[in-house]
Amino acid sequence: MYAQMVKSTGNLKTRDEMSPEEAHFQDRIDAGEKIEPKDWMPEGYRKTLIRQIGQHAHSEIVGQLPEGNWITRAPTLERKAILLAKVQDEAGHGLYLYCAAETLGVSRDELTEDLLSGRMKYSSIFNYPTLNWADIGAVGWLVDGAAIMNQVPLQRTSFGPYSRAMIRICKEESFHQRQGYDIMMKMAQGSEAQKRMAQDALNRVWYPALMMFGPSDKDSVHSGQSMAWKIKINTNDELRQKFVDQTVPQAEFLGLTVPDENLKWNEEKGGYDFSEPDWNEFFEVVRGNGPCNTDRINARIKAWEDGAWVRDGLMAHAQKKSSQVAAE
Ligand code: BYC
Repeated sequence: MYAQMVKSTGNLKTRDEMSPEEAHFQDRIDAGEKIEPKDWMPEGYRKTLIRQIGQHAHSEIVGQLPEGNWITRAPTLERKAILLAKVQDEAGHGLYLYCAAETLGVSRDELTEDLLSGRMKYSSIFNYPTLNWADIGAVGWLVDGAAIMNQVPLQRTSFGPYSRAMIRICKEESFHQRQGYDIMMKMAQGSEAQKRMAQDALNRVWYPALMMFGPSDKDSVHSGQSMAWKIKINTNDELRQKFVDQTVPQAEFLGLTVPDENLKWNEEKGGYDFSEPDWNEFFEVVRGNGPCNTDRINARIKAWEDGAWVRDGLMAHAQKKSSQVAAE
């Protein structure tokens, strides 16, 4: 699974090495202009965006699975309605992002085929299971919390359609994070058994959430070029640090303990020192060997195959309509 679609070399072109079009493009980026689909762009910029936006869209779609799994088992009608709305939002996010990717000349069918064949990735986090209701709280609090930390700067990304999709998505993500924190609050203030469940969920989700920001900067192959093009605004480690700094006080407020013996406030840097996730585990999950990779892809293949009749019906209807118009 997971062949690499684009490889950045890490060697950024100097001004002298750029063609006149590339230099003009870089000037526009440096001036903070948005790039729109019909503008000239380097092929690497286009491919990097298709890779990142496509992966992002797939993550939203696959991300529905671990939570959708709990809709029928939510503890109250209110919790069920809220979770249902959240999972529907994720589908919407996937659709905005597929549309943004389509403006770069790739079809949604092609992107889906690349996901199902393993040529494209989705976020590592969704290869972990949600074992009980506390996990739904932890996913909302930590996974959506990490997603927001990554996505807020992406509202300023240089590609117009991606940037505009992110503005809408971020508004909804903050509701998602709050619903997760609210579940955690109820659990943490509940019975001893509920508090233990909340702590256990935090213990299991913490490191996979830290992995969502990608490998450490020294192993990040795309960051240099993506940041020069302002596709990415921050490095992976910068965002991971901000996430830890924001989340530790939230855990303290819940009366829960972050599962890291090395976690310590560092006055000098104005942030927490913390343990890195197990990067071997991360790369194994990304290679397709996480606890739920096979289940997740099989579920998407089944949905794609089961939905074939709907796509065929829509195409037949569209053809009928256009031949009627042509005959008029
Ligand atoms: N999982 O050079 P790097 C959500 C790959 S939230 C899997 O640093 P880049 C949601 C990376 O693709 C999640 N693979 O890459 C939340 C590259 O491999 P390839 C989605 C990962 O792109 C709640 C290689 O490792 N958010 O959807 O500069 C509910 C080297 O990495 C991961 C986004 O996608 C990972 N965690 O930086 C429902 C945000 N991390 O492609 C849904 C947009 C790295 O060369 N994406 N890899 O084969 C980004 O900001 C960036 O793509 C990343 C990675 C920071 C994730």
